[in-house]
Amino acid sequence: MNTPQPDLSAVSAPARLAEAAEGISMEELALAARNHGLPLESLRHDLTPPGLHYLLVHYDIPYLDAEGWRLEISGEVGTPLTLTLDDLRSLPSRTVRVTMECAGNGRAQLTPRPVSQPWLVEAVGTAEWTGVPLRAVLERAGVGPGAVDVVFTGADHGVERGVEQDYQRGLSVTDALGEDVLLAYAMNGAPLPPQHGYPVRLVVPGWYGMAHVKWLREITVSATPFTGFQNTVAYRTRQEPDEPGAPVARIAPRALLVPPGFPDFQSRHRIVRPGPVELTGRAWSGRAPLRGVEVSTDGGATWRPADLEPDHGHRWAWRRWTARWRAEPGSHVLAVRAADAEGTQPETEPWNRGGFANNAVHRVPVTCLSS
Ligand SMILES: Nc1nc2c(c(=O)[nH]1)N[C@H]1C(S)=C(S)[C@@H](COP(=O)(O)O)O[C@H]1N2
Ligand SMILES: [Mo]
Repeated sequence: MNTPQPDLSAVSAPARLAEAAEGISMEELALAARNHGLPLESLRHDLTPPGLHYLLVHYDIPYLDAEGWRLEISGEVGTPLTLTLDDLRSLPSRTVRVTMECAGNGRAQLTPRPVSQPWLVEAVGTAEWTGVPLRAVLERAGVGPGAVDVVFTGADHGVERGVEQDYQRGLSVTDALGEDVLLAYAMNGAPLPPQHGYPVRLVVPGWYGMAHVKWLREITVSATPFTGFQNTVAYRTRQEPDEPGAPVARIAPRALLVPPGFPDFQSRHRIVRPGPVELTGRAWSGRAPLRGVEVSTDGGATWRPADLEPDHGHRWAWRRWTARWRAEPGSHVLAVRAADAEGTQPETEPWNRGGFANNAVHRVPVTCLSS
């Protein structure tokens, strides 16, 4: 007999779209206060200091100690494994510089707005992750011939749209065996901070954030496709609520601008003085190599190429771009867009019900003073 499932519908809201004139609610504000973005001036750092890296936590940050932590590897494997943190640290390590972006970045700019973590454009950061290639651990366990998916389970637990769950994501065996996929225990050379997955998280370079499972406690190799909530219900692009939709996977191209000049406190509107202004920012794509970055100082009417730095061997990390602008008194709208081998960022937001992968061009209104 099936155990009766508790009714969580009274405490767990279904996905919905905001009404036309509906502002951000207290509940969305509570999410935004926990899950902070990258202050855009921090785009100047090649590596984001951990406290400035964006943060997204679906449930609570689990309170874990490294001593008691174990990683279980089981399912369709020849030899199930139980690893301690010391076991992992004794294996050959690899360090990979990765730009991570939340799939919901840009969500709050959509009309209608999907009600969820209300990101503008700042859900991004770049870190150097050190750990053991997942492939090495899976090879030790011996992946069986019938394996199709690898399922990663975090130590955090919650309820989402009425479904009680551990945070869990599946990856195909092919994607899981990628050479830069890591079981990471260090961020920028130090142990992971609690909020970023201490003691060990998965890092899947090039993929939107949801794939990088934090507080990892279990890896299960599965002979059947994974049908858990975060793969089949949550992270899908859909126009209609009842269609299966397409899975959210690799990061679409995006460029961001360090807002120039200085801000007004309350509105954050930018102010510059007349004369030469250095424009700079970062651009990245997880799905294909970048082709170039363009800037506009007239709201997107005309574009010119920016100087794009090489990737310096970091194929999964953002690249710095710069451009010169001679500011003249008045109102201006600066804009920047990146192109990769598959295409250029769109002018308007690509809409879907979850608010995923909105990579519309970044625009920054600026007032230039008369002196
Ligand atoms: N266990 C667990 N892993 C998780 C999450 C989570 O809530 N629980 N959030 C995911 C999402 S949606 C994102 S965008 C990234 C954010 O990683 P960061 O907080 O280190 O920037 O972690 C992913 N991994
Ligand atoms: Mo995310």
